[in-house]
Amino acid sequence: MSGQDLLAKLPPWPVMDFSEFGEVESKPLTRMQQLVGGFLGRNWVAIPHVTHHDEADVTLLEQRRATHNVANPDRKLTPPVLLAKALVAGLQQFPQFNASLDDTGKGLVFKKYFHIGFAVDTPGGLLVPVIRDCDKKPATAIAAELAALATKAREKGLSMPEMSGGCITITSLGHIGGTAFTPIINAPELAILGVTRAIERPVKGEGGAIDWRLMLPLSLSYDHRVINGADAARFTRFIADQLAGEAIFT
Ligand code: CAO
Repeated sequence: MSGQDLLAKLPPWPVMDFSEFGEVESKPLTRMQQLVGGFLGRNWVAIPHVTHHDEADVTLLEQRRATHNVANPDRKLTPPVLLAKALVAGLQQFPQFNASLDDTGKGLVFKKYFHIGFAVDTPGGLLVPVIRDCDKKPATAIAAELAALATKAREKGLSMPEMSGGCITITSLGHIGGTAFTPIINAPELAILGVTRAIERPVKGEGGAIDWRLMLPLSLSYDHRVINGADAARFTRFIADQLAGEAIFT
């Protein structure tokens, strides 16, 4: 049975009068929720998602970020911005992640630019502004652009050009919590990196001594039609290694 036949044979969606069971209140979804929900539903059923989980030791990164933020109170850096710099390095090292399937589904289009999308939580729903040419911008410039776009997304909404052309998306729940999740790929991109809260945990150090390290959980969903599990594991490990280095601060 083909996938389409299977979908056609699914039982109908349950129709319920919930008021039979207790008091209820009905509210329409916002236009944006309906629009974004349609895209999310399409991507979830049309793309064979696999989510790879790993963690990065961000002990030094967070120390450097804190030092930077104290010295530069007007040019503060947040974790999503440093993740964008790490992702640029990842896309350069693993070009198959900086690609999209073409219209026929039989070929790949490799991109030579490095535009990163950021999922932004807004009162009306989820929006994904794209910051262009992150390879050419210092982390502080990306931070300023992200802050401006996130404010605009929440107050006025974004234009289609401001949400178009992304190569890969970051979705960060780290300021809230969580240990892992399954982000939905933002088609026609091939992968999305989810991040949850960094936690300190004991790691076996040199000579067997216990060392407390700050570990950042990474959840990479990828399109398994194009990317295989071994590449996803290498890509995520590479991102984790980047987060331990100095280069992403430039
Ligand atoms: N672990 C621990 N703390 C973290 C963290 C992590 N992984 N990530 C962020 N934080 C902390 C930061 O340290 C920061 O505090 P300081 O200013 O003291 O350093 C604080 O949380 C805020 O960081 P942030 O992640 O919100 O940074 P930002 O303002 O640059 O983020 C944006 C911008 C747009 C990513 C964010 O506002 C947002 O909307 N996130 C939600 C995205 C979302 O909803 N994704 C789910 C989509 S699927 O439905």
